[in-house]
Amino acid sequence: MAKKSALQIAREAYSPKLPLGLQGNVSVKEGAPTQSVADQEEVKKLFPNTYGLPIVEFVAGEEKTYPQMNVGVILSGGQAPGGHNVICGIYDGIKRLNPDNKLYGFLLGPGGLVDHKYKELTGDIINEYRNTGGFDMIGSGRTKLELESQFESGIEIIRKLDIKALVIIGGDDSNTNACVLAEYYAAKNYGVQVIGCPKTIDGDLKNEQIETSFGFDTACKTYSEVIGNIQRDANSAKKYWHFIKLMGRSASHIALECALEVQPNICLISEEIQEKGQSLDDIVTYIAEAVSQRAANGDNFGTVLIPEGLIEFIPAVKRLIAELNDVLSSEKYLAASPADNVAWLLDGNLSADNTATLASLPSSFAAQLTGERDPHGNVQVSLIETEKLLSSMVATKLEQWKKEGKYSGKFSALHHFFGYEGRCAAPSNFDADYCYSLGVSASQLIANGKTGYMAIVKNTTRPASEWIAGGVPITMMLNMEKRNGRMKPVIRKALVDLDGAPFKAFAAMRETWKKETCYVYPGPIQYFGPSEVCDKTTETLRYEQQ
Ligand code: FBP
Repeated sequence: MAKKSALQIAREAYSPKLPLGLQGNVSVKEGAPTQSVADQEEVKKLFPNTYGLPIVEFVAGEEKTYPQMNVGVILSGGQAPGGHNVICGIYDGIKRLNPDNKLYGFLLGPGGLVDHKYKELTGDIINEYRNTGGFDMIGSGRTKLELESQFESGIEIIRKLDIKALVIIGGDDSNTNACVLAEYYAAKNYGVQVIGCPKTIDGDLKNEQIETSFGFDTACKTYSEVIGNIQRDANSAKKYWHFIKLMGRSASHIALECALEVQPNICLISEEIQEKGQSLDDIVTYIAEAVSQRAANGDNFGTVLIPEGLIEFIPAVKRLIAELNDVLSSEKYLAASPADNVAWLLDGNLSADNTATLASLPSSFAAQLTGERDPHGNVQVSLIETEKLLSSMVATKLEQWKKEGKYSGKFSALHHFFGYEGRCAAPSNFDADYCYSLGVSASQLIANGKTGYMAIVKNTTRPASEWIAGGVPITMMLNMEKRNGRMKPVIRKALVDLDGAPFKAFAAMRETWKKETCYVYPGPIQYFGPSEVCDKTTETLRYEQQ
């Protein structure tokens, strides 16, 4: 048996807190019929069997008996702390309904359903994973469940295992696909329910109905702890500028939350940069000015938080990437097969604007941008080391200013990327409780015959006993968007709202943080101790729900 840490052993004994409505016998309170957030006619046409269903809430109810049933569960996409507790919640939830119920886990993501790879999740397995991070109980994967052939392959194993319902734990795309699958099985009368569950550390699966996606809380607390430690080091040695890139494929929620937690000198928000139409040079100048201003006060140190998706939100770079994707897959380029891509592109093979943008980039980054492409022929922006790109451009600008007599400080930069460190951390109390509640809610949605629903828990800034658990029809969150050249129904991705309270709170304080040293040191996630420390939610949620 694998050796366990003292904390792991102690956390096994933790009983996640549940909303009152899920603590005993449960009954369902149904609301009015719903509509999709936009494009109602198109969405309704595409989802005739699952459109317009009511939101449901679970409240204390009478004791009931439930027939035996089997349930399947899938983890989809990137890891997020608390995934195991969702599965534990489903397991405990269905066992409470009927001890003969069984839970099957499909292995390594949605591909496990298509390829019929699964295992029964027995009590012994479940107990090994209570309150642990990671997705290793059954593994995860990024296979997209979107083809009829996959749905049909899935139904074979579903029938073989006599599964009544499938729970798909994933992000916006996976839940969109869960909705499509629910509709398909309903239209075919296969008698199989499909339930979704909101996961992603990126925090971009949220809306009127979903207060937060699970994993965001733990991941941000993990990053904030380390950034806080770095800030204390910076403030002690007073000689380094730390450029810290933070995960979050597209939206800047993680960077914003960490900024609200640690009060860095600078935090870039991609959505704001896009809205202001800023150039790379604008961003570099902004950072260099802060470095110079702090140097004038004798502070040759600082921290800069950079969201992972930044590069794609800078309008000029976005335009450059779009043209590069076309040009680097063109026959002209393939025929030329140049030894030096950048030189070839700059030699009249790009539009004037994009030639200027490419020429302005440091050569190593121009090479990264024009080099390796993904299997679809797109530039791999995630491989671009934005933190190094920015610091080297800031260094060049400061050198220039030094020559012009405008700056006389010292600039020494260090680089960090925090992403994978936080995705499998042991869930905070919030994520442990939230995920377990989502799992129990999913079991209730199944028991009550729902399909095409996502399990939800609301009122999450209140103590867990006051949380409100239920389900929301996924069609309610859909709108039509262009994907790969075709209009498709999708759950709208939530980017940072520049009119929202979290961004406004940050914007109101950032000038002070930039000039002065206002660092906050959040320390590690706490599991034992006062509730105001151990059960604290994110600043994002606090501001949003205020
Ligand atoms: P999900 O959207 O699937 O939750 O994944 C989020 C994420 O962690 C992003 O923050 C990151 O850009 C990406 O996954 C990394 O993907 P991979 O695990 O394939 O390296």
